[in-house]
Amino acid sequence: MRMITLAAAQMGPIQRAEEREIVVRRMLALMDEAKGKGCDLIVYPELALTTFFPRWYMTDPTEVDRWFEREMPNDAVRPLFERAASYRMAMSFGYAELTPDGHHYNTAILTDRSGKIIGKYRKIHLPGHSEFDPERTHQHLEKRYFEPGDLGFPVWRELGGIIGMAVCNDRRWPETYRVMGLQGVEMVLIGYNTPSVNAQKGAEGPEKRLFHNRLSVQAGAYQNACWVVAVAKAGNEDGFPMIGGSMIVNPDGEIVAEAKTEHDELLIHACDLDDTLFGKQTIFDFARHRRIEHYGLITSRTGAIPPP
Ligand code: ING
Repeated sequence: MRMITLAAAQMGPIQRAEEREIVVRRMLALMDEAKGKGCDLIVYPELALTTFFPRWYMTDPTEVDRWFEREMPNDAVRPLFERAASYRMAMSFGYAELTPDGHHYNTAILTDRSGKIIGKYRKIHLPGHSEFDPERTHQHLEKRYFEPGDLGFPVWRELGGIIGMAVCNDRRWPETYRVMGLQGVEMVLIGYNTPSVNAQKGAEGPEKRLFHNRLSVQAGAYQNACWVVAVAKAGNEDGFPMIGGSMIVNPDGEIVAEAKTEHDELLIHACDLDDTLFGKQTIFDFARHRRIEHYGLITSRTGAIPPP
């Protein structure tokens, strides 16, 4: 038995005008609740400190950079690090990262139980577009405001297991899980902000989006025999709805905990990392079953090329 009592800390909407300090107070309340339930690790959503600002078309770099953190931790979030350390609780959350040399990433971090940052991941699969698109009912300008991540899909030994991270759209791409699976990952932490309606296809609403959310996360967990925790920023931000549906999925691909609301909501589950072993030693024993001599197109070809 290698137990991690896991807290998925779903957050409700953050309005554009909401200050980081108010958001951090909401995150601290969730952390207190998690402590009360003996959690070892708390996972917050993507871009947990601010509204989902890539929905807004901005042209002034100064205005854009107001949504980014120049250092981590910083004064606004230090209370989170201090309280997590006092609780001996590891934590993960997403934020917009502006590096000293001027690069912009959609980033997630992982701390150990002492509040030290031991892992950083920068979102690789950036959805949406980079210029204003009048055809869309709402903008999704992640390709405008972020660069693709440059750190790959690393994993870290922490809390007695092997932990990796991904961000939002990454969860829809099997490569995300597989690259970590090939490093033995046992638990993947994923935050997301997912609009409730497809900006290009109004008929695709929350039911379909929640279905795709479950489908992607359950497949990733099952096909790599690992735990996956997916944590939403949910609800209506300045008139733009986002799905909830935060969940904890076991290495068999089963949902063991799922959010019921679109508000701040804590999901707790005692995860045994040893539950990953049977899948890794049998059906998904990669070493025994994979045939990489046939997989070349996966890394040599970006877009699909149909036969003539
Ligand atoms: N949000 C959405 C996500 O991948 C999206 C964007 C939704 C893309 C549905 C494709 C389909 O969940 C972020 N932030 O990636």
